[in-house]
Amino acid sequence: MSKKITKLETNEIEGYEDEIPKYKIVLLGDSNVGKTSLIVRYCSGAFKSEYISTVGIDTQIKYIKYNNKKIGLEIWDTAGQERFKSLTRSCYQGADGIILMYDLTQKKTFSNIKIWYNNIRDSINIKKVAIIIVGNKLDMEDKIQVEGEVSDKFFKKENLYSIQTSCKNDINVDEVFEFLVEKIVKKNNYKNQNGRSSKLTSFSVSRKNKCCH
Ligand SMILES: Nc1nc2c(ncn2[C@@H]2O[C@H](COP(=O)(O)OP(=O)(O)O)[C@@H](O)[C@H]2O)c(=O)[nH]1
Ligand SMILES: [Mg+2]
Repeated sequence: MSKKITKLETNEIEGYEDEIPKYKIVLLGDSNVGKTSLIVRYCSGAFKSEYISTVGIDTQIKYIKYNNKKIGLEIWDTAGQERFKSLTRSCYQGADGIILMYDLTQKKTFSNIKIWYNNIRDSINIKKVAIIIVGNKLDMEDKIQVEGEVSDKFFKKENLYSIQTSCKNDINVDEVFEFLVEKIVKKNNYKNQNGRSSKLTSFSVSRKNKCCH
């Protein structure tokens, strides 16, 4: 994939936040698959080995330049726990992109992908959203439980694009977002600069929301 995404310097962002079109990307998947780690890796280039539980919804904005146009990615981190399912469901309303994640070392998280996917398909117009399936923890080679052949069959049948990542070793993390941005921009043909004002306006904002209205 060509590198069309480039970094935005702080002085290109500050003062312009309201004008930069925002796209909403929601991360979904079971607990512990690495959703928070993917965001941390992508937004700040770091990795933490301890488990930090996400409570409810957490949002963060990453500003990038795509084909020389400024874009803000509103990345929504969700909790996979059962008690947050209804909250999660209301969060993918209005999403431009969805990252559906499983853990390559936990078979159950892969079978649950189908449930997550069906829930999404029942709730929103799937054609309007860019979706990518991410199999994470590729670095744990000897613990991998999900056979590529099995997963590929399902993804092919549903016409879904999938990729394998390691947040720990920084493998394919940028590619996940690059794929989504490319798809989203294609679907939207770029939003107007004032296309949608965001509630989150400052650079590198990270905040916890109790609710996602
Ligand atoms: N080995 C390995 N561990 C990972 C990777 N990504 C996340 N983890 C670990 O898996 C656990 C759960 O990650 P987290 O991001 O909190 O998952 P979430 O519940 O889906 O948000 C943490 O202990 C992470 O350090 C990875 O790519 N490789
Ligand atoms: Mg989390």
